[in-house]
Amino acid sequence: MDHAADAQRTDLMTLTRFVLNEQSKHPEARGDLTILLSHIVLGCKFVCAAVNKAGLAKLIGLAGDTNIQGEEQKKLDVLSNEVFIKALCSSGRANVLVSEENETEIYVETSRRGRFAPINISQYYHFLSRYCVVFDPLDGSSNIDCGVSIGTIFGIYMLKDGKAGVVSDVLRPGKEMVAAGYCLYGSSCMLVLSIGNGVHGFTLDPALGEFILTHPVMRVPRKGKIYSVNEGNAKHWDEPTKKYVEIAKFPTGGSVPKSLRYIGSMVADVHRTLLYGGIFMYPADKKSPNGKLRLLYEVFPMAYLVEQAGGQAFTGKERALDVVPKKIHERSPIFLGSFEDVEEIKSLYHASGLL
Ligand code: AHM
Ligand code: MG
Repeated sequence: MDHAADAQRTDLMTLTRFVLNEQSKHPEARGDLTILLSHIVLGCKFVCAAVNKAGLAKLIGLAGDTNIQGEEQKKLDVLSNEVFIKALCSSGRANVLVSEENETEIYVETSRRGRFAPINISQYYHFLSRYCVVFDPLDGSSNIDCGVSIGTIFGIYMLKDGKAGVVSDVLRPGKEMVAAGYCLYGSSCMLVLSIGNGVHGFTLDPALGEFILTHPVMRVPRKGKIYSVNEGNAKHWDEPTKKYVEIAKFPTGGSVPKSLRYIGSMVADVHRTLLYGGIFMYPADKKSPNGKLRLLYEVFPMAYLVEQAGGQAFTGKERALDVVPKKIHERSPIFLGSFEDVEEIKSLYHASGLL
């Protein structure tokens, strides 16, 4: 018997244990991020269970839009949003929240922002709810009815100073995030996370109800063989994007054409890009000069993860994580994935004179 392998199989690294271990490397850490993340994890488990039951719930609800208890059925994205907001508010560690589903930012009530706690003489009181969470509770929800993988995306900032959060605490470049991740509701439920120490993937063990570390230190391949884009918009693209896709399909110099893979669900498309390499893009086009995807809770968290995994994320103008958002629901074009593939699109933009 291989004792080392056996020991590994029985020594389960749960997500909470992993984050605690990592945070213990920072002497100033007080466990607040671990608590905040455990509430995000709770939201993800709930959404995972709801997504798995979605088809069945629909059948039960067929006689009208009510379920067997006679309650009105909530759409899954609305339900997921409520669950995340409630979980984050009750964590006692959150201050400002931004959700794709809410028009304005949410300020967690003072009574739910944790309490003042003494730490030491020089910094006698410390405010517990130092975190701002930006999230898309259920991205790609238009795909639910056909069983395609969907996901939750989140990014975390720490308050700049003081105790009461303001909107400028979230209108900050993505490089200032302290953590980001997504949860993929697919053939298995997987949470991919970075707390600034590389990217690590955890798979939900449904029997244990725990996310277990299954993909430590994820690295995006330096170059990939896949491009991923909604090619139906090609007519409206700018020249560099058109040229990139043309080269991907008709390469010169004996190179092999790239494969096209596009699910139309960002979490699934980015997850594949992280694992297999290549490029995912949602470029600007004449109809949508800023692309479709939202900077704060779609582009930034994914760009953060891709950079942490050794890839790049570019907006067509600059490094995605350098953009300073002016509005919470601002959009941005995005090209992200393997380092060399993103380098190619960057050179095309530089050569085009559009920058
Ligand atoms: P949503 O936030 O309304 O769900 O839209 C975001 C989704 C992403 O998951 C995906 O990358 C993109 O929209 C697909 O858009 P399109 O259908 O235009 O290709
Ligand atoms: Mg979305």
